Amino acid sequence: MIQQIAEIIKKGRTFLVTSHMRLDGDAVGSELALYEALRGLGKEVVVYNQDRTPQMYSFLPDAGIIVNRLGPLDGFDAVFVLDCSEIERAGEEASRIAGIRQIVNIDHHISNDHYGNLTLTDPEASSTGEMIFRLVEGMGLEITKDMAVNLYTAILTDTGAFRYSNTGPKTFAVAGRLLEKGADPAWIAQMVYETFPAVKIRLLSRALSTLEFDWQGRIAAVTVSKKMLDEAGAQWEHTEGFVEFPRSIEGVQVAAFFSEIGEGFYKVSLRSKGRFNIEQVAGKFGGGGHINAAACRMQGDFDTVKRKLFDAIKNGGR
Ligand SMILES: [Mn+2]
Repeated sequence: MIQQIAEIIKKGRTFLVTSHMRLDGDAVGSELALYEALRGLGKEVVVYNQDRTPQMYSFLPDAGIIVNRLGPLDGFDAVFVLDCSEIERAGEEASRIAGIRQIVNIDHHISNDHYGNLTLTDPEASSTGEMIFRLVEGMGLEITKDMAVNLYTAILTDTGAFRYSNTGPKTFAVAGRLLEKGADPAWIAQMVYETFPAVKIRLLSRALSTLEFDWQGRIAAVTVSKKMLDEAGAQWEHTEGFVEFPRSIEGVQVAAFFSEIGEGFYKVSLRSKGRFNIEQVAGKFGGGGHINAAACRMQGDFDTVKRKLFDAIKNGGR
């Protein structure tokens, strides 16, 4: 598969690189590393995301080249869709992007639906960043310092700083290689985890006051409503990582974080510990992800949404 992708890269001149809405470190880091690899080969590359880059990832090398608007797409030889289990996750431009003549789907989600002409999926990979590392190395290209910073950040964030069960020996092997290529783990950790704006911590304190339990303490949930966001003067990106707080409680098997993204419309981030398969629960509501980390969207009155989700958790997951 890497050979076929290398062939597309060799033959093409102009490429589009994109990822999912509500960007995370894996999406942005993977896009930018691939951008750098393609630029190194003298290709024209546009990196497009529907959403603007979260402030916490603006330190990534080349982050400034990402655009949030797309012109005509006829000129692109291929599009690389990264870290998206379905192409629709690219957002409002997804159907136009799906019209590009060659679609290369590179992703590590177990729920990937194999859209595109070429699909490179590896549910065993910690992150799309880990896959991009193998692709770039597999093509015999040099990993530059900038690529190393981008890919290390992708892996760091998608493994919850090497804490989630998607962390394996290969993850550390790749991370080690990236340090050799110049990524500084202390600096990157500081940029990602210790440079929060005060508004985020203020919002967190409100979110934590919504903490609730179900299933005799095995489910814990926190919520951020639109109103709380507005009152704190915060953006949705400031809620990244909030789900880790209910997850960190003793006895909790499943953590849920509800964010109200529209009137009666919720994005639900889910985390589980151990063998509890939360991907299966998210799947019941049209979502997806991994065994210990998944997400879905739910609509309706908040109490009903919550009850439906908690019931599904109690009835499933193993
Ligand atoms: Mn990912």
